[in-house]
Amino acid sequence: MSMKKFLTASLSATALLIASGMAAQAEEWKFAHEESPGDVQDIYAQEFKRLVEEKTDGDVTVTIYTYGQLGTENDITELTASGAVQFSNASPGHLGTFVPEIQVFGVPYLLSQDPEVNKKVLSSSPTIYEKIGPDFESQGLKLYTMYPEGEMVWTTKKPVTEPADFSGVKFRVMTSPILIESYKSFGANPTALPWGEVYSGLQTSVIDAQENPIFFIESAKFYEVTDYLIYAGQQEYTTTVVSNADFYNGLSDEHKALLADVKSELDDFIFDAQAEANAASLERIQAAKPSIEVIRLDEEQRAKFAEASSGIGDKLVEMVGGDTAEVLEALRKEFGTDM
Ligand code: 6CS
Repeated sequence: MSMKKFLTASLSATALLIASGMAAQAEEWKFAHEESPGDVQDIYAQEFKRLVEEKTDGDVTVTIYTYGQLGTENDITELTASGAVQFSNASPGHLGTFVPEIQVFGVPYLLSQDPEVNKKVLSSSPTIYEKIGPDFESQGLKLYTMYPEGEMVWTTKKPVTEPADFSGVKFRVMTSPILIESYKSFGANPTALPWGEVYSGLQTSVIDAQENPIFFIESAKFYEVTDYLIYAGQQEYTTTVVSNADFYNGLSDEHKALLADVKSELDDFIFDAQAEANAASLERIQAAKPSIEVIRLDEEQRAKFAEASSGIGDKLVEMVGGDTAEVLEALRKEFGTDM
């Protein structure tokens, strides 16, 4: 063989090897969430990873990033919109400056007191997926799913059983603007922060109170620096999982169908997982800090907070405009809270 033929043959062989190596390499989907390892969003992401990798026979690998590894809640939404990350949790509590209409989930007493109703609406509501979904697309995001993480419980340093008790209380809220309005209407003095600053804020009295589902109050240890756990029924913590819109639109039909299957399997899975996590956490918090006082507001007490915040829906309509009034009315019907 001449030197020229030898070189051509070995170059072709190398090209073939590179090409086959590339074909064998798994595609990577990055999934960032807003919580710590073992929390509800992490449980969801781990099961998503397991199912996607199993159903694609390893052609796709999912890499999970927990809170802080890629930044705060707002940072990971930006990374998803830019395509650096393919999937992330983007909770309505933090999403208001990106997708203003999703703040309907910050309107007090919108959701049902029946968790099964909430599960059904969040996983399949035409108002959420067909009316609010397009607003995600205009921000470069595709709304993949929505699920509940548990009732939001207030942790405070003094008892709060009526709006007047919130007077002078510096209450931390998530970063969506409507939450500031909601807590002002309850009589508190609200301040918006990413959750990474909440423990030290409570410890140093920069803030006096906050709200979160009980599993998160345990995991982030907020109960260590507060004295009361107050159930007022004002809100369920909800989250969305979003993907980058161009990434999603460019997927094969096979991968889109697979993602739809994974979503339906995970709707049931995560509903049960969050309920278990919340029940177990309350017991552990009480064992770890027996002095903590649990207050469950009765119907009459709750009605006072509902009354105080009854203008928040209109406030949101004024702030966001578009079809927000229609969306709010449709969701009230779906949740059965339109009476
Ligand atoms: O309070 C927060 O901001 C955080 N709470 C939960 C339950 N998940 C992530 C979110 O950022």
